[in-house]
Amino acid sequence: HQFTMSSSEQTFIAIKPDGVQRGLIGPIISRFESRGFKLVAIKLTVPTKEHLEKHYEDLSSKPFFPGLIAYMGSGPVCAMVWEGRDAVKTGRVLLGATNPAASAPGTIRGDYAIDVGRNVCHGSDAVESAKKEIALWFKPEEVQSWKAAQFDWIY
Ligand code: RTP
Repeated sequence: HQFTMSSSEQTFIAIKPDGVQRGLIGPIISRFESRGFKLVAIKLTVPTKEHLEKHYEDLSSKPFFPGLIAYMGSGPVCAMVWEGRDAVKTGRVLLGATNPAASAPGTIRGDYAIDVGRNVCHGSDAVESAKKEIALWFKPEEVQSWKAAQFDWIY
């Protein structure tokens, strides 16, 4: 069976300050790795207000926007780029619904979160936003290109 990489893509995934503080970097990375995605960029950073206002510019009119920006800037965020087949869509499935009250057990939010304002992780919602977010959080040279030796079912 010939394996096709045509739908391989990249997504931006971030572990929010609550996830970092609760020691959830390991379990979250583990879920992406074991699903078959490839980590191509990672850093811990405390994002500035300006950076977060850009990242969340689509939400600037929402009542929760100031609180969201304060929360996201309250400590280190673990910013990552994950690559693989349908990485954007499947990444969102791994995270679970935005509101943990609706996210299924077995998803990251369904297993680790209970409050929409402290929902542990972020994932790009479309290929276009993934491209924008990756460019906002990483320099091109910080995103690595590498091949998982031998196993062509790990992207
Ligand atoms: P994310 O960007 O973090 O992956 O979340 P999302 O696309 O699933 O959800 P979005 O509607 O874009 O909301 C972004 C983040 O804002 C916070 N939020 N708080 N207090 C509230 O009612 C409320 N609603 C949203 C959440 O942290 C959400 O992830």
